[in-house]
Amino acid sequence: MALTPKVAVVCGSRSDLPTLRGCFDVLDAYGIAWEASVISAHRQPEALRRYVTEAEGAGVRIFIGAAGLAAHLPGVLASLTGRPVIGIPLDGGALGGADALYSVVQMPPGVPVAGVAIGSAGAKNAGHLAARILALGEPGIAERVEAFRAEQATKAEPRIDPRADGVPAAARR
Ligand code: RP5
Repeated sequence: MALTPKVAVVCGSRSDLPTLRGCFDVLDAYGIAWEASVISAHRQPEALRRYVTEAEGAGVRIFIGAAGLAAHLPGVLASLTGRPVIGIPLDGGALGGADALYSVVQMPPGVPVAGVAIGSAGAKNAGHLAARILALGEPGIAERVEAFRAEQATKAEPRIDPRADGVPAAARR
């Protein structure tokens, strides 16, 4: 039987899904059950309202909203639920994602959205942030968060020779 999703990832278009791969992978790596939906705040507002009500009833604890252009999806999610909402601004238009970034972070007081970086870096961090929030009440996830941090901390490379083999040529230019 499938696990009840703890994290709901909602994006505005199927065209957003490739950028969200890193988010899904991070959640999988932490062993966190998630579900994904394509529901636009602009194009399908009633479906979005219905979905949030259903997801809350099913036990979803954190919502992640991802959208490009005038990215109102995370903000609308935060208007529909009292649970934590993480917003991923996507680079989908002429402004390189700055439009979506401003839409995500400039929420009015009382309707919080935790904004992460534009694009795939933000998608991964949305997964990490969701894990850290869930870790507050779930020791198993807290252990995996600490294991990830410990592993990441082993990757420092003090006093390397950047001319040596192993440094990509493009990076040396
Ligand atoms: C936003 O508009 C979506 O999140 C997407 O990033 C952008 C473009 O959507 P499509 O035209 O690809 O459906 O609502």
